[in-house]
Amino acid sequence: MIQATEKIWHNGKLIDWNDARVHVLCHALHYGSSVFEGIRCYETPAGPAIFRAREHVRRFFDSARLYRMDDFGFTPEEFIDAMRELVAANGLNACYLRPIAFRGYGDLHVLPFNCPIEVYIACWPWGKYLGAESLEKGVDVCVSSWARMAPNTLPAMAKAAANYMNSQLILMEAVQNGYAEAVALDPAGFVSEGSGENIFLVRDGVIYTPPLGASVLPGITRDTILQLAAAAGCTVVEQNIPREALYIADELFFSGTAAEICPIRSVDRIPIGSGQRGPVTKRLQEEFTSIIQSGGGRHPEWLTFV
Ligand code: PPE
Repeated sequence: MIQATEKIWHNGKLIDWNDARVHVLCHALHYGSSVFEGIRCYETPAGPAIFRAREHVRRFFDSARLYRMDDFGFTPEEFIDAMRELVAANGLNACYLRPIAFRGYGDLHVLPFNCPIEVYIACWPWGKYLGAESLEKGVDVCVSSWARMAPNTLPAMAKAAANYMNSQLILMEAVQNGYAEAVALDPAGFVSEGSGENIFLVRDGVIYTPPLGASVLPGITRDTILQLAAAAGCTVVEQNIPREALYIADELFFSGTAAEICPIRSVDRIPIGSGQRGPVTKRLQEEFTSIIQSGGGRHPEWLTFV
């Protein structure tokens, strides 16, 4: 259950949590016309800090542009200020932020141009995504029988609500079959990503992740890992990954704002490597944590203080 907070930001104003409502004939409800973000604000010694706010807001504007919805009337900088204002107003030290822009109440027609664009930001406390022990013990996953969207169908680079119908098919099947999550393949049969995470593979010390052309969301955590791994002197390769490479990997892990860096300990009941969190995964988790705990460390630009 969502833990309610006091305020939600709507088109430039703070409103009460319970007043953030939509009409049942709102366009987005019928046609999936919404784009959103998921951002973590972490507690640091210097106060609450929003992780990679600029990159998330940029992706938000990009997603909106792909659906001709980016005429918001405010700039990315103003939007970042709105997030800071909201976290402060709710008095939270750590939380998850959920900006969303959607086509509201107007016409009920596939052509959306007569519907107003509504922008909201909500935030609330959110714990570990794939279970409390997952970051240490890892999760058991399967390969999904559902594929990710083909590139010329729904754009994977947009974080659009409609894409999460595909994610829901993937996740419902996995969970009902006893797995924590699934890895979906792209339409060509190469590894794509989880229902809500990017995926990384380690073999012989080299780190691999699918390229953006493999129907993946351009994850901000994915980018964080690519940068941290390169700085640590690891070889990182963005290339197509055949399904079978999953089973013979030394390590596999998911990355995402909600999931953070989460080890995968088995795929289709086949243990990965030793069946436990591997050293590369652990090291990247430690680097990630140390950046937050040190209030930015070598990457002060990654934290926006509230
Ligand atoms: N792929 C998908 C499909 C995805 O939804 C996410 C984030 C990622 C990759 C990782 O992206 P990033 O968070 O920028 O590193 N999934 C968000 C939504 C989770 C949800 O349950 O809703 C998230 O992690 O916030």
